[in-house]
Amino acid sequence: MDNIFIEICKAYGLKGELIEVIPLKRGHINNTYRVDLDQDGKTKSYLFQRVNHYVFKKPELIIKNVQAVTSHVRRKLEEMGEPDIKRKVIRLYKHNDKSLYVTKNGEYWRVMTFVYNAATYDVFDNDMLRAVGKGFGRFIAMLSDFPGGDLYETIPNFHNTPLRFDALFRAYREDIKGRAAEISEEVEYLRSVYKHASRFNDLYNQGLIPLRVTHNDTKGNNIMIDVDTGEPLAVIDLDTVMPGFTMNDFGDAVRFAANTAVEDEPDITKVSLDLERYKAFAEGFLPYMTGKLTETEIKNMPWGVILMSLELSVRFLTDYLEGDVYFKTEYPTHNLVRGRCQLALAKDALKKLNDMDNITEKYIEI
Ligand code: GN1
Ligand code: MG
Repeated sequence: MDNIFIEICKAYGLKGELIEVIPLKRGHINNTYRVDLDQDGKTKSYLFQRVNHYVFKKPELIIKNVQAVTSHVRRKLEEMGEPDIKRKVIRLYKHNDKSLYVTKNGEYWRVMTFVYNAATYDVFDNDMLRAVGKGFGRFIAMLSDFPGGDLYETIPNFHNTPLRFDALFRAYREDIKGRAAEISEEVEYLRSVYKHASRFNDLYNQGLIPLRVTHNDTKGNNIMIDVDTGEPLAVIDLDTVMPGFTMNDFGDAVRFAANTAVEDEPDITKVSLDLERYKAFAEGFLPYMTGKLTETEIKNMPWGVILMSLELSVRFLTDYLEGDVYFKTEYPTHNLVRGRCQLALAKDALKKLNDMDNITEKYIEI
């Protein structure tokens, strides 16, 4: 394994002796490592990441997107006179003018700056959530003048919720792993809420909401937090930055961070939407949207929570039916457990639609 890291260090011309490689438990898709090098007696850390080629079919194109987005954000931070740019936006290292490195084994790797004195979290209190909201809000606001047409669609139809439902129903019919019977109740329920799945597509087709440049994977652990001050730093995991609906960014963040349980909680009686945490995230996020969104978008933020929870449930269950080929899993029923957990959350969020509406209105001026 170390050989690969040495090969990559050489390719990027990184100086120094390799001291240590630490795998970071970050995300369900790519493999991420902190690589420490001894450079003239000082330890310098880098972030190495192997890009999941099954999920991202054209790694060269995602890297172009990430390059363009990070350059744009860096320029904005410079204009704002931000003193700590290195920790507020990641940078991709280059070799021979390329950011992606293909190893001798045909693996796709990239090297990024390591954000010092920072961590990512999976569980949040209200203060942390406000910070997460600010971090994502600031990031999306900085992208509001980024030309979406310049971005490649790294995963086509990524948040096309009705298509995700269709894929589940198809996998259920085909049942290639013989697991369909286990989720018949869930599928029945999902058929009953299918009518909601195309809500955003319909609003878009009616010209009531626009596509904007969005992050599309606003899990709370996709933002670095300063370990001393709790301040939000760089937004990471930029592979799915593409045109999308702002409500999905809002909703996905709430789905992950305002759940009273973790994303893969097996005991669904512990799962619910914590409205205090919803409020904390909204407080951090929504002020950045002032003057940037339409009234229909703001009114639909709570629907983002419902639809993202449903969509994730559908995606996890589909992967379970297909034999766990997409998301990394830690045990055989992991995707089933995740799918049930997200479904329980969606059901609770549906019940709390009015409460979410009341909170959202308070934090934004159009
Ligand atoms: C994946 O890589 P990670 O863990 O940040 C997935 C997201 C899901 C998330 C669920 C490219 O994100 O869409 O919301 O898992 N990313 C991709 O935890 O599919
Ligand atoms: Mg991701």
